[in-house]
Amino acid sequence: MGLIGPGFIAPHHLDAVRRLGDIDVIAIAGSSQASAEKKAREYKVERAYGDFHTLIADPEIQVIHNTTPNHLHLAVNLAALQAGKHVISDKPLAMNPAEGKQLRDAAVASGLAHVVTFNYRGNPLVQQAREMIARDEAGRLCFVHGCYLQDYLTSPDAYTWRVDPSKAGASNVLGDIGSHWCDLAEHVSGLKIVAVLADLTTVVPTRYAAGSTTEAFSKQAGGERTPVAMQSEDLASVLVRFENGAKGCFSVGQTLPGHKNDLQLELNGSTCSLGWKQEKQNELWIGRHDQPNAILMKDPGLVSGEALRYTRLPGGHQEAWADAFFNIVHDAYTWIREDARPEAKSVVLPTFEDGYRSTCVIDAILRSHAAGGVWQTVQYSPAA
Ligand code: SOE
Repeated sequence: MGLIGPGFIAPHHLDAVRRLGDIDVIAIAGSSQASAEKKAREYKVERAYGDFHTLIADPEIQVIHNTTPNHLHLAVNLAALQAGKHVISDKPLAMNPAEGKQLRDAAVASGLAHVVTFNYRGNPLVQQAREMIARDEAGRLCFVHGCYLQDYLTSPDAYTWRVDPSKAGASNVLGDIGSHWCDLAEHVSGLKIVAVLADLTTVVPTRYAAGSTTEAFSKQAGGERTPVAMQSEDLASVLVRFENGAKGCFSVGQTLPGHKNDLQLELNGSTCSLGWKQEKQNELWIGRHDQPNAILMKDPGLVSGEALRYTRLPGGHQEAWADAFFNIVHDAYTWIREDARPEAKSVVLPTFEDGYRSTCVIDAILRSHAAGGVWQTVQYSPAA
């Protein structure tokens, strides 16, 4: 395995792969030889490349993890597929639907494994909710709603490549964490978002880049503060319509003090409601109108199917963010070991198809806002 783009999420990819126990982590590629060597020393990886093409060409590397900034996703993912390497790419898959479709088409044609890390699918109780809905235990869904709120961009001194459209694309918060929320809402409900109505805001209009680091959640060292006018959104409220007529709404923001990684999803059906909060990920709220509400605690004795497969500890032994992330990486390598045969892929595992679809939903949201706040349909072309 080789990793390209050693930023905030990189060590979590390395930890998950090393936890598999039989995959060699042999190379890191960075934006320069010096930075790659620094990160390789830090993460105890033997080879360091200052150019991602050289890493991809390394004949001993079979799987590429792409954790570069969004603007490099197309080039890195495409080069890896063309070199015959399986690809695990951070989200969002691409900067826009055109890039997303190009990557989806290339991945499907390649016969290789192609995964996008919509890692919140890896939570056992997210899977329990999905399976309860698939078994019609929630009844007909009428409303799917929630939010994904953070505060790491509250200060104008917080600067990351994600607020630079040349690195992140036209969207900041929607592409970054709105993509997670929309993927999870579609995955758990089993319903596709078909239309959106958006209201986007830039809460912090000017940020100050100190030039020291632009990793997410990182604190910039002191130094010359350069004012940068913001062009993308850091707050969004969106109405959504699903294919079965169900309605929905979500808000995403990253300047909201006190919210750290506050992803919430609730689905209301005719029989019961299901609610899950990432910051309390070992609990699933079950709401009922004709009997007491319940809290299902993560416990292998109380869950089934994919939820049981994703549960690695007894009840009360809290499973956490890294465990959910590992579940997705574990499924990715199970697929790879099966030579990426389509039938060998777990139904839970998010692929470039899901990544492309996500770019289409985000694009419709941006179009809705740009048009002054009018409904826009999601333009998406399923694989042939
Ligand atoms: C920053 O918003 C971030 O690191 C996202 O990029 C990740 O996808 C999310 O899981 C946590 O927050």
